[in-house]
Amino acid sequence: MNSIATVVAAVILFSIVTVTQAQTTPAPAPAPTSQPTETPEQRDVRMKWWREARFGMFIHWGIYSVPAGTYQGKQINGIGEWIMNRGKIPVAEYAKYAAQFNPVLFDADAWVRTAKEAGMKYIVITSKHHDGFAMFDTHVSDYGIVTATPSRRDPLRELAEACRKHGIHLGFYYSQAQDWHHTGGAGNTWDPSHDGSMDDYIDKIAVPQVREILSNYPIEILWWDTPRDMTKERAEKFLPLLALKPGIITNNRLGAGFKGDTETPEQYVPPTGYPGRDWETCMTMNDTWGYKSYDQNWKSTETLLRNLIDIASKGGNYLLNVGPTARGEIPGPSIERLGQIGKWLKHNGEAIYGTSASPFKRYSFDGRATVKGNRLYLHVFDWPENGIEIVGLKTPVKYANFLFDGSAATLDTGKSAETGTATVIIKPPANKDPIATVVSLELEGPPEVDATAIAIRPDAKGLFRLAAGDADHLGEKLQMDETHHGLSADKSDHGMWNVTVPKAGIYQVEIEYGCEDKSAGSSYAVVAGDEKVSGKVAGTGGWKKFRAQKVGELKLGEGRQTIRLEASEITDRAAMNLREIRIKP
Ligand code: FHN
Repeated sequence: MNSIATVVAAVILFSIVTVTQAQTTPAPAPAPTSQPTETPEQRDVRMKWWREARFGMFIHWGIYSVPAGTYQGKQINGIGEWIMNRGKIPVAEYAKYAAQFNPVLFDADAWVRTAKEAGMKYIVITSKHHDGFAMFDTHVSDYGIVTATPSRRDPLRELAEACRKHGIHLGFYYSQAQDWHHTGGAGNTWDPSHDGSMDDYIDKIAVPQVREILSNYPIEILWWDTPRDMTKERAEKFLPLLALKPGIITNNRLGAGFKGDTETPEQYVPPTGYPGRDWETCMTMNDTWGYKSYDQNWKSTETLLRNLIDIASKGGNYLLNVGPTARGEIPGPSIERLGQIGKWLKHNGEAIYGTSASPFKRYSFDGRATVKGNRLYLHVFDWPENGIEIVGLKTPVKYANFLFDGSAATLDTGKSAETGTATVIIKPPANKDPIATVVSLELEGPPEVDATAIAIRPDAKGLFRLAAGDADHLGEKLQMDETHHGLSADKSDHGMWNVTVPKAGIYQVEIEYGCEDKSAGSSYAVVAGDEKVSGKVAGTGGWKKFRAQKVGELKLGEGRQTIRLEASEITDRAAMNLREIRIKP
C-alpha cells in the first residue's frame, strides 16, 4: 500500500459534558529521561545531524536470514525475523541456524556505499533482534556471531569502520525486552526450556550487552524495540548506561513511559507528523524486515521516494529497511530502488536535507513542500498542462527555478476561484520528472501561508477523505494525544472540515471509527449546512479497532462547503474514536 495515501488511526473522542479532559485522556506517567539536565539549546545541538539527515538505512540482519521464511519445508506467515516465533521453533533447534550462517559475501564497505549513494546519511542495524542472537562480539553470552558461527567475524565492527570512512552515522537496534533465546526474556511462549526470571534476563543479558555496545562501538543512535513487560524499574536499569555515549540519540521504545528522543511510526506516514517532537518513519521495502527468499512484493521507487518527500514535508526522517541474505548480500530489488532514489537526491537533495516541515496543511497542487529559510521547495508529483497554482502563499516570490537543471521557472499570477485571493502559477518544465519535479522558490522572507485558503478536494475518483488529523476544527477543548494523534472533545464540540465540491449532487457518506462494545449507542450526525445524515455508534470491539459504517446520503452544493460531525446522547466517556469520514458521489 502506498503509505502517502495511508490514513492512520487518528482519534477523536467526543466526551460527555461532565467529564474533563484530564479524565478522558489519562496524564502520562512522568517520563524518565536520559538527559535530565539538558537545555532545549543543548538538545538542538545534540539532535542537529539527525534532523538534517532526513534519510537513513535500517538493516535487519540475523540468523533468521538462513531459513529466510521457510521452516520444515513450509512457508511461515509473517515477517521473516519472526520465523522462530511464528513457526514455534524450539530454542535449541533454532540455534542450529547459527552454524549455517556464514556471510562470505558480506562487504561492509559496499553496504555503506550503497547507503551513501542512495543519499542516506545514517544506518541503524540490528545488534540483537528478538531471536536473542548477537550480531556483535559479545562476551555476555555465547549466542553470538563471533562464537557461534563459522564466520567468526564481527560485522558490526566492520560496518562501524566503513561508516567512519564514508562519513555515515551509525546506530544499533537492540531488542531489550523481547528475547526468545535467553531464559526469562519476554515473548517466548512455546518452549518451556526458555522459562525464567525476566529480571535475571535484564540483569545478566540485556543490561550487560547494552553496556558492551555502548562501550565498544562508535554508535550515535540506540534503537530500542518492543518494550514487552518492561516495567519502570527494568527500564531504569538501562538509563545510566546512556552516559557511556554522550550525545547518543534514543527512540521512544524503551518502555515504561520513557520518551527518548524520537517518535517511531512504523510502516506509515503520520498525517500531521508529530509537531514539537522529532520523529522517524521506519518502513520495509517489501513486506518483511528480515530476509525472506520469496517476498517479492516490492514497493515502487515512486512510492518510496514520494514517501521520503511526504515525510520531509512533515518534518520527519525516513528509515528505510533492507534485509540482507545469510550470505551477506542486500537483495537486488533493494539496491535497484536505492540507486534510483540516490539519483534523484543528487539533483534534488537540497530540498530534502536540512529542511523543515511544509507551511501548507493542504496543497492546491499534487505534491508536497519543504522549507529552508526564505526558500520554499515545491515537490510536484503531477503537472496540469497549464501549470500548478499555489493558493494561500502570502510571501512574495522573488525568483523560481527547477532544481534538476537550475533552469528558471516561468511564473504567472492568478486568482483563486474559491477565495478570490491572488495565486502564483508555475508553468511546467519541458522535462518533468515522473516522480517529483522540485521547484525552488526564493521568497522575500520565510514563507507565510493562509492555512484556511485551501479546502479539502476529492481525489481522482471523486472521494473526499475527512481524516480526524486533517480537521480544520475539532472542538475547543481538544488536545493532541501523542501516541494516537488523538483528540478529545467536550460534548458541545464537533469536528469540522472545509471542502471544495466540484459538482452539486447526492453524496454517500461512510464513517470509520472504533468504539468499545459497552460504550456503543451514542448518536452522531454528519452535517452540511441545512442537510444532515445521522447514525448510531455501534461497538467495534475496542476504541482502537476501526470499522467502517455506511451512514446514508447527503446533498452537497457546489463550491466551498463546511462538513461537521456532531455527537449527541453520548452513552459513555466518548461517542466514538473517529478515524475518518468518507464522502463520495
Ligand atoms: O517486532 C519488531 C519487528 O520485527 C521489526 O524489528 C520492527 C521494526 O520497527 N519492530 C518490531 C515491531 O514493531
